[in-house]
Amino acid sequence: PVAKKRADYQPADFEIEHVKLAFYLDETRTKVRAISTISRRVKHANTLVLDGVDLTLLSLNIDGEPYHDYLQTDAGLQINIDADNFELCIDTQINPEQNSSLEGLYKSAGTYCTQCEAEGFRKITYFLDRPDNLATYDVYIEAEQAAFPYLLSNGNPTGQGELENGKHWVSWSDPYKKPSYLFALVAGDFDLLEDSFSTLSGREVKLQLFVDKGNAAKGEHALASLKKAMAWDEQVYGLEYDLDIYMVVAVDFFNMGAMENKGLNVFNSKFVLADDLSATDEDYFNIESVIAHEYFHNWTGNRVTCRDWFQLSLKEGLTVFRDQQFSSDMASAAINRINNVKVIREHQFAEDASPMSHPIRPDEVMEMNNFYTVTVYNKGAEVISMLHKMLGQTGFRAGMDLYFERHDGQAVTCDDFVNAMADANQKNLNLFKRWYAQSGTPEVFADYLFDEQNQILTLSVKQVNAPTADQSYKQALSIPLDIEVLDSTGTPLPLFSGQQTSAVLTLEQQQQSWSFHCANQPAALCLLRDFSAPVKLHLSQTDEQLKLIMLNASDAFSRFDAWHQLLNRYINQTLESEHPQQGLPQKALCSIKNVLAEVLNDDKIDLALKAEMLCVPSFETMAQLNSQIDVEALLAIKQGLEHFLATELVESWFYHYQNNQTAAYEYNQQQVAKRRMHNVCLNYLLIADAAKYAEQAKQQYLSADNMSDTLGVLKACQDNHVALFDELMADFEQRWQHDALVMDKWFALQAGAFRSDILSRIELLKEHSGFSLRNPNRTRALIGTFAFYNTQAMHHIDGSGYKWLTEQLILLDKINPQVAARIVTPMLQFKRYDAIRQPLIKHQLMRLANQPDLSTDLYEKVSKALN
Ligand code: HT7
Ligand code: ZN
Repeated sequence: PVAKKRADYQPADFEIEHVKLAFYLDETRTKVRAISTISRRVKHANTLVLDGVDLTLLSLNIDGEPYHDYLQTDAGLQINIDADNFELCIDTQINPEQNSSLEGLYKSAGTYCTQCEAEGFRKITYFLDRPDNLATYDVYIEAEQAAFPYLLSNGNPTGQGELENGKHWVSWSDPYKKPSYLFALVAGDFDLLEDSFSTLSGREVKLQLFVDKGNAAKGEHALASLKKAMAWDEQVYGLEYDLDIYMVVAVDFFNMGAMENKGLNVFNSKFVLADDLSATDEDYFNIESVIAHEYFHNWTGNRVTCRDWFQLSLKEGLTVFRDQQFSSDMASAAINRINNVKVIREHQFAEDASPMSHPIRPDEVMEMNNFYTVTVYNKGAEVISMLHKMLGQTGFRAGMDLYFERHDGQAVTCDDFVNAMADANQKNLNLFKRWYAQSGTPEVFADYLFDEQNQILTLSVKQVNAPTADQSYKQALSIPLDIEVLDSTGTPLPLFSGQQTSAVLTLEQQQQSWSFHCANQPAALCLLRDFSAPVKLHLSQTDEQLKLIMLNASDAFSRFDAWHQLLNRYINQTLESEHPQQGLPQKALCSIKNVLAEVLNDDKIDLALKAEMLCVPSFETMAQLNSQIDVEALLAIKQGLEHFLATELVESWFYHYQNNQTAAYEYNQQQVAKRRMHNVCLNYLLIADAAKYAEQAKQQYLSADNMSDTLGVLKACQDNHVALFDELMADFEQRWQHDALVMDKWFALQAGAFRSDILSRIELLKEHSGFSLRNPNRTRALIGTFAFYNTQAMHHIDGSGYKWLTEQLILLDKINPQVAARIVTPMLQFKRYDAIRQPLIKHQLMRLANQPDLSTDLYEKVSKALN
């Protein structure tokens, strides 16, 4: 396979303006007729090149006559044609039942459903399957009435009728021009929830949510979330919905979270279904956020779409930014921001340090499905967030307004977006555009001096952009630094001779300094308030200074970050010591405990933030401290610290455990924070004395009226009380065996358990009647959890984890390459491990590379890793 390059973009020679699609649904032999209205765009071009994969061509007509002057290739059709305008009619046959890749048209547990982004439409019919071909669609669907009473597609319904042979038909028409990746078809039998929304301009929109039979009550939260998202987009961006009907369908087999098809979103049921007993607070949060994300795409993605797939962040970075803004307005803004930063630090920084490093607008792509990444999505959102920070909400909104005014109905580039922001604010953002072109995590080194006599604070900052796997030459970036200066009492000091106590300084050169008035002697500096740029910041501050920030900074992220910096200092000292595998020394443990005790007893700290700060950082966060990963040392540090804090503060944990009981379950932020605190304490109690607190834990499990408290117990005893874990897991399975989403949690809990017999247990679980490699949620729960989160077993020094994972990937690649290519991720960074593990992982990667018929998805990643 060869990579496509962004620089090679060419508009197509022809354009499909309108297409009429007819589907005659059948499990193994679905017939598709596509009648395309085509015009020539380039004068002397006389070959129409259409994409098509895994299709059986039945017939081809042009302007009503059979036509034979074409060539069929593995990638599609090359039709020789001289006419300027013509109608092309192609009949193809496809096999939805056999389609386990879940791209194109497939059957998911009795439901026909499509997934066309990024390049799945070519598995349905021959087409210009590229995002810059915008067409209107009329769709006709025919299927058996009893099994498939609902036949859905994009736009508005235009007709329906019954046929003689127990079949029926429905037709749809979408008035908005769209690229083929936004096409959707769903056929099945569902429970339907209906509601309506009146837009700002007074139009009534019908809302329909389709869920598996018997699950109607579990759709209420998703429907309520949709209405919140619709209202929010009107209020914050002045954006209204544009069709008369908005449909959401939940399916059980889906490669990603959800898909924003015009007027007909298809969702992984994980991001739709919830009720108190079966869904956690996190599930409720995620449903609200994903429902909003897909809804927001109607403008940022559908009305204005991408010119080519290299521009994916144009819609995804912007839409993630918008859904994060929305979530901050709906839930705890502080926790939301901290969680977003964790994703960047744990996963995006790791991706940038890996062989898959790429800019948010990649330059080269072999398999587009491999570029739905944390870099394109989450770093992309951080890039938008920096613009927002530099322009303010009013300037940002002006930029958005101009973007829609200029580009509604078009397929455009990331540059077009930044140009709209620049022009609406009369700003030159050319330097800023480097964020789109350059990969890697900038390191920012800062230092300051205070001239007491003149009350001048001088801040000196330098940026270092190290080479990455994909780019050796780097340039200085435009980096906003949101600063606050605290005095010795923790009060923010006025800056620049005015009353303002915070400011955004933009670093634009390799090295830069600023001198400005500061009302008093600074005691500590927050330089990256709200994580104002996706960088690693180095500013030397004493423990006392970090504590001052922790307890006083006005920004929650800065407080949380100061605590992690303090911890990282001890962790780094240990990692650099002679025996890092012995964990943190006693002195460090005591200092950390004392700080944490202060946090625990500080009543001024918001409870949600407090619960967050009381958790020891994850293995993945700690692994970011160094380019090399010392598995044994990091595990010893983490477990040693947890154990010390658990035992030393056991009385406090018990006190706060008792004091944070919640009343009857409700999903509201006060209860969410209490439950989090309650379960953080329970975890420490079981670490401190598993036998003593087992009864407490069991009681919580038995009396829980919600899944957060149920899972809280199971997670707490997963590693700390194996006997109780096994007992409760057996009960849990019995109770939830008919609920697929809850059983995914059960499989994940099993796969994440640190125990010596884990591989044989997982092998047994693969034989479980509920396990199938064809089901992505199940596969991610069992195999993905093992690969990403069971550090001890996955990275066992004997290499058994790597070998096992590779065997699963070989099987999975034949079924669903997209999912296989995601789960291989933990092995790609093999060079970051020690001299024993490196060759073990490399050997398995080579085994993968040597597989006959390896998918392009896995080939691209594995070959980059081995390069
Ligand atoms: N835009 C959607 C991306 C997506 C996707 C991409 C590739 C393969 C399957 C997929 N399912 C959904 C989801 C989103 O970002 O909103
Ligand atoms: Zn998206």
